[in-house]
Amino acid sequence: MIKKSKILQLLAVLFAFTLISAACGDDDDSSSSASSETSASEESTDEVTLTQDGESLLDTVQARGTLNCGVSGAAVAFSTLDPSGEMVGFDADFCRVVAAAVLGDASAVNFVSLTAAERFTAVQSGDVDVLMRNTTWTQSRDTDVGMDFGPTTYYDGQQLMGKAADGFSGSSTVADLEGATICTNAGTTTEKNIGDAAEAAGVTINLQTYEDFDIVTDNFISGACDIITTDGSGLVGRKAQQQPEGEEWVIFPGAPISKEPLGPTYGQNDSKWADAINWSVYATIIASEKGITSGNAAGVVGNDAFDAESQRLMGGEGELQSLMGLAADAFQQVITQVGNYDEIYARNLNPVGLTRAGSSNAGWEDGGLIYAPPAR
Ligand SMILES: N[C@@H](CCC(=O)N[C@@H](CS)C(=O)NCC(=O)O)C(=O)O
Repeated sequence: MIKKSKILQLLAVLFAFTLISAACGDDDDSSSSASSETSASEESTDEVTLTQDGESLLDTVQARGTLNCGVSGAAVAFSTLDPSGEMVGFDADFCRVVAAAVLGDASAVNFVSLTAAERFTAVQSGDVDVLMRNTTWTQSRDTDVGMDFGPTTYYDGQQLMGKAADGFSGSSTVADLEGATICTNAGTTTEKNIGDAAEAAGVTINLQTYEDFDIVTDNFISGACDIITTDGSGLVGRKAQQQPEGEEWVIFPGAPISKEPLGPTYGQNDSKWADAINWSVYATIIASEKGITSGNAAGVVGNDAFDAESQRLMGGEGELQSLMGLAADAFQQVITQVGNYDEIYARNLNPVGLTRAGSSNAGWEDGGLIYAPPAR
């Protein structure tokens, strides 16, 4: 028998989906696409509960044996398909981190590529268990949209990119954008921030939003867009990969126009699932601090060279992990199979020129913001 709550859930999701589709069909109309994120969220909050009968998604995922993880699939260095068809990148690896912790197998991930406008509905409908999709933690998403957010894995900020051939340079600012066609993807914080920034700078812009960031970049290359704007990491990745020979793409210097803390996002009110995800991420951060790497994680327990916290985290006193519904060696599996935060960062982000040193994404011990509570 289908329960009333289940019917309500389905109806809410269907309604939200209709609104999203309608909004996203209007790619050329920035005012209507700008509302897509809010419209979807407003209608899909209260009726939707992720778990039925008090069961946590942790139990569901463990019974299923696979993690359904929502990614972009088009975010250079964060989640893209490599030539062999494997999903690679910083976000993709954090999907693997969760799978290693929860299932003992980093490869037990079903990657689901989602546009920005699709992503929250995919969580609410149960299509994905978690999002690792360049998703910014905001007040409305945390409340009205019905998401919960895990630890920030990447501190980003929105930036703008133009072409040197169009006169943009190392001194360009938003104030130089009068009449410019500025492009970004729909259903993002990005489209809202640029509107605010243009207004604050007193310039009138022509904002065009598209569902797919590949199209945004193609239109920038063809000249249909003067400027593209998104999370700084996205611009760095696109420039590294797509700037044509002999052309100079300029990322405007100076402070980003917004704060974009990116990290795991999942449905609200499932504390057991939230704890599993959050502590999987924290484990990678603590391992970085303690010098626990993919190469030595399997040999930490019982090794005096590592302190008591490292021993606990790697499963020496396994009860902390067991009490949260994970295997005692869950985090050892994470580090052995995927690596610590620093290894994950270096592997995926150094190749496009993003480095931790001196950035917000350095560890707190190096003056950055990457920090985890104690494993105790
Ligand atoms: N962080 C912003 C923007 C997320 C977003 O959609 N970013 C774009 C640009 S980084 C994306 O993932 N597109 C794929 C790409 O970067 O190519 C949000 O949560 O709304």
